[in-house]
Amino acid sequence: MIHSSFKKLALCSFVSLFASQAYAHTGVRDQVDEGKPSFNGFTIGHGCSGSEGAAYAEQYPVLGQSAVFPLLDNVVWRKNGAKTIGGDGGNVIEAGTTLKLGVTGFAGLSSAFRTSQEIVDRLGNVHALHWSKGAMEPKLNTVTPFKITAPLIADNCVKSLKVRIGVINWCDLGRNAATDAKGPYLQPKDAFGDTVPRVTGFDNGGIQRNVPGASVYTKMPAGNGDNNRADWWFPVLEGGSKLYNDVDLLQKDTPATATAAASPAFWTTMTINNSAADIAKCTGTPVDVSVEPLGVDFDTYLTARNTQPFTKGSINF
Ligand SMILES: [Cu+2]
Repeated sequence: MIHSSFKKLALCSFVSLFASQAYAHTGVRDQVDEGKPSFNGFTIGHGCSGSEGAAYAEQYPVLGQSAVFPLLDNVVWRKNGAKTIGGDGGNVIEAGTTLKLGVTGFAGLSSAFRTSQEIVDRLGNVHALHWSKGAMEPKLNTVTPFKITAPLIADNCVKSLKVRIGVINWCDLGRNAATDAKGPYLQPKDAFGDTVPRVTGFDNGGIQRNVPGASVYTKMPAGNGDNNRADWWFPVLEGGSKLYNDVDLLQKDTPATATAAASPAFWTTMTINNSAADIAKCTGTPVDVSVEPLGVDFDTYLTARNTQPFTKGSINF
């Protein structure tokens, strides 16, 4: 964890140059209508970023993914610049209730990863999902599927509820903040046990990367680069986190530049839309509200045990 910035910036400018895609972070596939079930998924739009701050950032295969959903009382609601911890968010949802998304994992080989697991509490509520045993060739995309059932939005002056989900794309095996600058980086294998084609480098004599004889990602004694153990798609967590606090990996606000407006730190976000009929009843100005999981839920559900084989030890992921 040699401190430096530019990690996400370097990768996404790389992506925009070569794929005409300005913003291909990990997102959520579909918007959802209030009160409705949705067979949905995370969209992994590019591979793991490489050497930060360098002019050219090589991407590596995404080896797995974890995601914490906001649920029950360990959430922070944000409305008009004010925040509410837990409960109904100030009657955003039915008064006296708490947020329930009815998250369900998918069985079967439905993404680049062959194992999907639900991480549950004692009552069986799904708080997090975890995918492992596979690799996404970085130039391809994948969808890691899940099902949710959206709550009804009780406040007619809430246009949409932005559900922020704490998503991690894993990029190396057995790492933490202290060890990720060192090797070795093991040769990645896809969900079928095959090697993964290498997509970067321009010295291949015209050989396509996905044909027999093309180069593949290999084991590297020096590792795959500092701070490249994972991509975190969330900023500093409300209430703090013991495990997920490495400033090198947390998303940051982007200040304005001469050519671009400022933008807030990225979160993987699922939009639940209120119905047009409800919004029409609002006598004021309809607004968007967000809700996100607290740091304590990351520490409770994305523990060392639950994030294997990607993390090492029990601190400082
Ligand atoms: Cu991106």
